[in-house]
Amino acid sequence: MSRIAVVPGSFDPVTRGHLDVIERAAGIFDELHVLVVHNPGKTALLPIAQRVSLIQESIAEAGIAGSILVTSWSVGLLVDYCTDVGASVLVKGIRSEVDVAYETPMAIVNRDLAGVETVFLLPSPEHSHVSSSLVRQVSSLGGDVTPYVPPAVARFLQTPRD
Ligand code: COD
Repeated sequence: MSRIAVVPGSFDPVTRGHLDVIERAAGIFDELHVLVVHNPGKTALLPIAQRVSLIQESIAEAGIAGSILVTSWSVGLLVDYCTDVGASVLVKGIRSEVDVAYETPMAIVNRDLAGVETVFLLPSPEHSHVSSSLVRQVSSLGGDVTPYVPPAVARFLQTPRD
């Protein structure tokens, strides 16, 4: 039986830290769905469709697009998506104990709701301080985000927009 896992996130925008986790998960599971979800607790920079296409471009450039589907979800619970596509695992990245504290209750509720287990993966240490909010802040103040994001995202953020 092939094991499908879902890597959910705001990905606003996708960072090198996200990409590290996606690549590690792709090496473990038969099929990976990278799912862009609106987080109502955060002020969005990019439209969902733009985030999806930047992830697609980034995984293609990283040479890991093979068994990865990138899509978005805006209807109901995260585990409803998992049930719909037959995924039994959620993959979350852990940078620090702050992420553990934030993710643990959600992992337990997702298991209670639908029997979906959460697997936590650690990024390489050089990516453990990277977050989309840091990227949004550096970019909005005119700084260089190249060290923190895949090349496709750096190009996009450096392109002047209205
Ligand atoms: N290195 C490793 N991991 C990282 C890094 C990094 N540098 N940066 C981020 N991550 C991880 C995060 O810890 C997270 O696991 C994931 O990548 C996504 O991060 P973000 O910031 O893009 O996304 P979030 O944190 O805004 O998550 C959005 C979700 C919708 C996934 C989240 O809010 C969620 O799981 N919501 C649950 C919705 C639901 O169904 N609720 C009811 C039951 S709990």
